[in-house]
Amino acid sequence: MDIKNAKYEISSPNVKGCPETDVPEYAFIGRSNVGKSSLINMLTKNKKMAKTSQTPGKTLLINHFRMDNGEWYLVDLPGYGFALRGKEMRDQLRKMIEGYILHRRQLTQLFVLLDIRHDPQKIDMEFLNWLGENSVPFAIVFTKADKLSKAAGERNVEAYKKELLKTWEELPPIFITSSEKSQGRQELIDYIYSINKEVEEEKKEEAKQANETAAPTPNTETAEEEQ
Ligand SMILES: Nc1nc2c(ncn2[C@@H]2O[C@H](COP(=O)(O)OP(=O)(O)O)[C@@H](O)[C@H]2O)c(=O)[nH]1
Ligand SMILES: [Mg+2]
Repeated sequence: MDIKNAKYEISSPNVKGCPETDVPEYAFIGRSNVGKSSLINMLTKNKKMAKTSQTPGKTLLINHFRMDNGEWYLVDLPGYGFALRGKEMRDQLRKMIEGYILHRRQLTQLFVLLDIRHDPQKIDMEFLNWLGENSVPFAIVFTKADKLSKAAGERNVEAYKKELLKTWEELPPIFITSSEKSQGRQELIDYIYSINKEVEEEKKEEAKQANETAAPTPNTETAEEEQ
């Protein structure tokens, strides 16, 4: 499977401003510069889809991208750990991120991006633990794999896994990607489509059950027999 079409839709200052939809949404988060926008460009095969440079305006907004004629969405979230000047700005950004992650009903899976070149960072581990405390489903995406040798990359991924297993019983799904080389593209897309399928099936099942409980169809055969 592959993405049929992709289109930028809207940038919102908070969760209330996000588009009203009823389809699954996959959001990317991580420190600024980790490669969130590049990953969205790589997945959609459009270098201009998400802004990859540091345009402070856009990076402080929740950006929605409509996939496959609106069947699902990709979302580019602001980076955390931003060296923002002023407490007010930092608080506002935190509120926006928390508001989206905790209250966006459509959020189906969060992808937390980590730069494969770095050792486990405190701010990332804290963020992952916060997700755990709030039962937010997430997967980990290592970025910029082209910047290290395969062996060095694997070593760093192992170090992260070890760190994660200190607080987590199970590891989340882990993807190794390079937006430069399109590495990990098909794996991520397959993963998203498999979740979309599950969501679709759950919806069908719910509709079926709602139908059964809301409107029991009269059983005319028994009614006749009873007469
Ligand atoms: N070599 C390499 N550079 C990358 C990759 N992903 C992102 N970058 C670079 O890292 C910088 C930040 O990327 P960006 O997508 O804007 O990060 P964001 O702030 O998380 O959205 C840019 O200069 C990108 O070109 C990658 O997979 N490989
Ligand atoms: Mg960005």
